[in-house]
Amino acid sequence: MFGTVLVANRGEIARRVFRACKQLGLKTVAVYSQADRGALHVRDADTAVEIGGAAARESYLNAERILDAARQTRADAIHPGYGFLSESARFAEAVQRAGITFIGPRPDAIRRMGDKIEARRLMSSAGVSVLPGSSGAVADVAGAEAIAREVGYPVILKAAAGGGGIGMARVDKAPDLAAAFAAANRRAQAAFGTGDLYVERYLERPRHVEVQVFGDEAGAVVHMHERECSIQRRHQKLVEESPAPGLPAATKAGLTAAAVAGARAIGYTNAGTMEFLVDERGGFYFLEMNARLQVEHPVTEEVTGLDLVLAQLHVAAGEPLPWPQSAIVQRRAAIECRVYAEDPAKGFLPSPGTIQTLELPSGEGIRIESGIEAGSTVSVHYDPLLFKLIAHGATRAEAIERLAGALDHCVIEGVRTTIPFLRRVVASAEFRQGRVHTQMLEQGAFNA
Ligand code: MV4
Repeated sequence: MFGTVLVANRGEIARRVFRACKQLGLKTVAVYSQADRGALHVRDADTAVEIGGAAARESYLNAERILDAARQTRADAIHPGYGFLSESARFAEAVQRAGITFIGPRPDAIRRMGDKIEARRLMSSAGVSVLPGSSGAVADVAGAEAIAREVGYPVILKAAAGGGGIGMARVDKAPDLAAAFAAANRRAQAAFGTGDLYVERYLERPRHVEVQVFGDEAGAVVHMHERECSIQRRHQKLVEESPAPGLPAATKAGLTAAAVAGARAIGYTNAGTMEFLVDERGGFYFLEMNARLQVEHPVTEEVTGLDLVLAQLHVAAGEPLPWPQSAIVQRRAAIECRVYAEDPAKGFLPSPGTIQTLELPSGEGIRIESGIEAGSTVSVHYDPLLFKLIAHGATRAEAIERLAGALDHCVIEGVRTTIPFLRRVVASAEFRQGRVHTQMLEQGAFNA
């Protein structure tokens, strides 16, 4: 096992990783931007290094500065958290070249999953079902038209370098294709430096269900069951839970088997997530793989009683997976709400500022993962996640009851938060019945 872990991140996830490090007796190093001098994650660590300006580009996205901080503090491992450099194959490679362990998948796995066309092709050849569509990038409008005719409208154009919804365009009929292709191509070029697009049959009102996977260096791969993440706004998840309510047993079995087969096919190591779309009939289709620890990993931890971050540390140190598949059981139900400094009454407008008052709930079945305290400032420079509220129970009904109570006991003054919206979700008949899909917010399901 390494001795000193640097976390190349901030906020709740940096704190979460430090907690696991401390459990193993490892020394911890924080990095922080000028805007984060007073941040909690800085105080949590044994050592902290300022790495640059408030803008992420100057600090949390600055690989050179982070590597300098690692060398300076003799860190022998780096955990990237999520976001920032977590899915940069180049960063993972640079970390390795510096003789430091990257706590995550190998660079080649990150690179292959980052190319959505390559990921689709790989999963398809591993026997994982994908939506009908192009086998590679479509060269031009005529190429896209030919595929669309074959699979039938509506179709969706997606950026090869995309993911998370950037550079996507739905096309309902042939006459709209040329304009949509040009727009998606231009946006992909601007966002990713490559305009490559592929085409898929568009699935209406799908559910988003993902499977947590874990691999070790000896080639063992396990799944840790599914998470339902359909309640999203502009590709930002707001509520996640496990088990996925109402998921047919055959779909569940198919999803987890596909996720394991897919991860095995690429020799995946460490924590990863396979995302799928699920249709009304229980059919499922591979979407993309996230080659990192995800924001919503605590849901899986509460359901299984296992610690994913500890496992990441062990596996990155070359140890075998700490549990066989048979020991990974969905024992409970868990739901996570993401509380953002955003105003749901104003179209989720970011609400930066200083937290004046902060009272967070606690009690049986309640877990908080927070990066803030009273006096913290919420900067415009970063994702405005304040904390995650995770409730678990023996049943989904019990988890919902605890979650509703906990949401009512949050007091936050100084910034607007998504709590009023989350209360409406948790109170809604659709949510309580487990009838969720990805288009609910657009359809106004939880409007005040
Ligand atoms: C789709 C789709 C419908 N059909 N692909 C959005 C993010 C990116 N990862 C893929 N996404 C979608 N791909 C086909 N063929 C609908 C979405 C989609 C979506 C997916 C998951 C969660 C929320 C979503 C919201 C809008 C659209």
